[in-house]
Amino acid sequence: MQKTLVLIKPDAFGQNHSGEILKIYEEAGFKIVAAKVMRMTEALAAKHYAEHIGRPFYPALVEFMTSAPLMALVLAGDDVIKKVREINGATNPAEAADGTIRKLFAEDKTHNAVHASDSEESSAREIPIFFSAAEIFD
Ligand code: FUP
Repeated sequence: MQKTLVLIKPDAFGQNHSGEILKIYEEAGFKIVAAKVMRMTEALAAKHYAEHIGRPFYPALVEFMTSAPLMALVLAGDDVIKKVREINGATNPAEAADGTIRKLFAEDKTHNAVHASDSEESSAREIPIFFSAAEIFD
């Protein structure tokens, strides 16, 4: 079964939207096989967002992602990587389609409610940053 890493970011988590967001993923047919509430550290942000280090938006991104707790998830299901990206919507909520999580809950390109892995390579890299094998129930 394919797996993807999802983060319900500090904005959506802090505004109590986790329940609604989990419901959307579950109703789409995906299984929650790992979940935890945690606070991202700067070191963890540097690992997770390694490809963005040095970009102009990186400092604001790290400040936001480390500002308050978030919920990390692993979702499993058929074609879950692509489908969850579709459910989440465009990175910039102004461009996100109606009914997507980012259209519903995101404020701007940085405070954009959720993260999901963008490929099998990314999910294989990202999941172990947040979860040990013993924490994943697939
Ligand atoms: P996504 O895969 O949709 O999360 O988007 P990207 O990999 O392009 O960007 C990763 C994160 O960087 C986004 F979730 C938010 C942040 N970002 C900004 O803060 N500003 C930008 O201009 C682009 C991305």
